[in-house]
Amino acid sequence: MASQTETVIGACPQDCPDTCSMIVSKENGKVISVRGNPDQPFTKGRLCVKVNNYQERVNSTDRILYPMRRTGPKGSGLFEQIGWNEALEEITTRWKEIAATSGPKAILPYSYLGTQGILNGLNVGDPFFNKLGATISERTFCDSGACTAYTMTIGHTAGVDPESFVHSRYIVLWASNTLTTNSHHWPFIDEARKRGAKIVVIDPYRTRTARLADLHVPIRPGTDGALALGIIHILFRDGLTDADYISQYSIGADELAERAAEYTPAMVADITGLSAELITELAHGIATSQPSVIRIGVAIERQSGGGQAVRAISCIPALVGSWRRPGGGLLQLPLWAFPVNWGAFIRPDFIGPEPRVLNQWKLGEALTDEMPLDPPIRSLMVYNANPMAMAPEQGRIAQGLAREDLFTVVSEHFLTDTARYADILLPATTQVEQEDIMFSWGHFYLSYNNRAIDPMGEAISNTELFRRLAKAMGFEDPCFSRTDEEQIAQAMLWDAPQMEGITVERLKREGFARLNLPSADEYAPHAQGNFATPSGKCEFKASMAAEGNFVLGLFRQGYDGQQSGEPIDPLPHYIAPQESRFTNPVLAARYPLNLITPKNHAFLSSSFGNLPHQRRHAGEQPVVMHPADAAKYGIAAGERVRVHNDRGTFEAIAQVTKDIRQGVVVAPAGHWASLNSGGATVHAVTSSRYADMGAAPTFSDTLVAVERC
Ligand SMILES: Nc1nc2c(c(=O)[nH]1)N[C@H]1C(S)=C(S)[C@@H](COP(=O)(O)OP(=O)(O)OC[C@H]3O[C@@H](n4cnc5c(=O)[nH]c(N)nc54)[C@H](O)[C@@H]3O)O[C@H]1N2
Ligand SMILES: Nc1nc2c(c(=O)[nH]1)N[C@H]1C(S)=C(S)[C@@H](COP(=O)(O)OP(=O)(O)OC[C@H]3O[C@@H](n4cnc5c(=O)[nH]c(N)nc54)[C@H](O)[C@@H]3O)O[C@H]1N2
Ligand code: SF4
Ligand SMILES: [Mo]
Repeated sequence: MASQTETVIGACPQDCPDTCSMIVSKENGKVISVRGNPDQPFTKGRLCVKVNNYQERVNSTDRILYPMRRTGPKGSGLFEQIGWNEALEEITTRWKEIAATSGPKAILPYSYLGTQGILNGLNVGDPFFNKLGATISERTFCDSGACTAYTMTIGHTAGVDPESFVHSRYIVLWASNTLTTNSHHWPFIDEARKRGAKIVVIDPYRTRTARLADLHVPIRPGTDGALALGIIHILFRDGLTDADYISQYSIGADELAERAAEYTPAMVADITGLSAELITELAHGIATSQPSVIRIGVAIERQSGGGQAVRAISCIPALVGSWRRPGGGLLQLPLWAFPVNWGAFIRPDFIGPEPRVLNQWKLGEALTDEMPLDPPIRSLMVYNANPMAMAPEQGRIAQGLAREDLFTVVSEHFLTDTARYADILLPATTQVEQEDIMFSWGHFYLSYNNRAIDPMGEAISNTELFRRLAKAMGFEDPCFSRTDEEQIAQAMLWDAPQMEGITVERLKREGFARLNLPSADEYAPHAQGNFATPSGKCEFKASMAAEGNFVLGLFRQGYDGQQSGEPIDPLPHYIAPQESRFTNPVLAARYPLNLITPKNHAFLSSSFGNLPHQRRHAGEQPVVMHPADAAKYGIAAGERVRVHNDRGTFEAIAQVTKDIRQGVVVAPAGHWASLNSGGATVHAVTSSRYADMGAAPTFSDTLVAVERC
């Protein structure tokens, strides 16, 4: 009998702004291919190099398909298969014992966005760990610093509709490698160019996106705040501001002008390594080619002054009145357009009276003697994340994970660098084996993922995992036994005006639906102010700064207390990198090169870093350097080198090109330590210091030396 191919509408699960609608084909209960859904107006029937062979991820013989117990030394990767009951019994017996003897705070969850589904993603374990009384993990992996800065200036609003970029006349991609990290946005940018727009990319590296731009601004890393203030200086100096917009819809313009007066083009040129003419050209372009729009990437926040840089950039559109028209303004995180029923998924009401909060960037310190904790962390549960590959101070994390007295549970698809250290390893389903509903942080479409096949082996979804754990712990609140169907029914605030006309039935059938907002041809959210700040205006001088530094509750299991509250200057200003030859010449004498570690074209963070198709595309871990630097350190193109500083070392293959500024080296993140020559990755050399806002990381604020192996 001929086998029959059936198709199911799904959605890509990855932590990517594009959230593609995906058509899954299956035969005899097995996924045979995936393709983009041509009906989705934003993602338009194309999947990227990471996901267009997703069936190979699903069907990979390397999948973890059964619960396992470690049999060899930690990190060895030796495990034996056990049953689910045995696994759950062992985990909950250990946790009950730890809670009884050390208190539940000795247990630490660690997770992020392995999948982005509202059910299985960011908050899936929060109700469980909040109820358990475990240490609260502060997950400031991505955009937390930018969110703090944006919220202080503009508020929780979606910003410009990415589709309305077609109406822009001047598009600034500021630290965004759009063709790699947000590739479905590019056709809208390209369409604007066909209609006469100019495209500018601000990036120390001439990326594939920068190569297609009309103007590439090769800024020195970590100096974006100075550039933004230099632009603001020129806007005021040359009378390029929109006085009417400013007077109606902003506060603090005079103070901002006074602050920006300090940032003369000559001084900014000196800091940023750009010419005063280029800075002036940029300021005039943004002001006079209306509507102009700025798309900020996440890379800006990964610097000591990343928060204040985003503050300064966020002021620019209101200063020149570009919010007045569709396609003008700023795009940061359109996620806020989605009326997700977060409370039902996070359950902050379960948090006990005096919780303990621990930031995930500090994992290495928290697991070793570096950070004395009372009680110390005795158990770690990792799901939806791979800290050994994506978090700083890799050497210290490895040292912590190797502790014999640490009980580690990992839920995964594959034996990642982190999973190797698990005591108990649990099998997780992939997107085609689970049901979910998805927001997006790159467009205004809500997506639905229909389950295509039954779970493989004994894999279970994250929702099922926490149902089983809660039952085994004896948690009785009804929220712990909610089915996936019940959770989908609670996922959204279905009565919100943006949801008009959108039902679960429609989503299941069509796979996606645009939020009920004005069309991209009409959407100008701040044409008449309507900023979501305390004053309702764009706050150049931020009133929220009085309360000090904060992290959004969403990133902290819903917990709003115990914020750092460190003072924040209410006016934007420039904070220099801590590791640069200008601020730390002693360190720079030993480690003269500034390392940045952007996203890998073929991987999604570290996901796909083990799969053959994507590995072939990515090649061996590279480090990109300028010919003058290569010559100075006697390095030839293609040679194996050591990249190192006092924190550690990783190996890479030197790529020599003028596409990178002199003094800066680029090593894309996402390779696996266990698959890299030398057994380490870029995070061997990064630090866990925070940036100025939102406990964002500073891993692009790193000095290294490069030498031949
Ligand atoms: N292919 C692919 N796509 C992805 C991801 C992935 O891993 N791979 N990850 C997804 C996730 S989680 C995220 S958060 C987004 C991130 O998307 P992006 O923000 O675009 O990501 P990055 O590649 O980290 O940084 C973008 C660019 O900023 C530049 N840059 C670095 N430091 C500085 C600086 O100080 N100033 C300026 N102006 N530029 C700087 C880098 O050279 C890089 O080209 O991408 C998502 N999409
Ligand atoms: N040097 C450097 N470091 C970075 C960045 C950078 O640009 N450079 N980017 C930062 C940013 S923006 C981000 S967002 C973080 C990302 O860091 P992480 O969130 O740690 O991202 P991944 O490496 O993709 O790890 C996700 C893991 O979840 C697993 N997974 C996928 N789906 C499921 C599921 O349904 N259930 C379970 N249990 N597991 C699943 C995947 O197999 C994968 O191993 O990294 C940050 N770190
Ligand atoms: S990773 Fe991003 S671009 Fe690639 S298929 Fe998924 S949503 Fe689309
Ligand atoms: Mo991210």
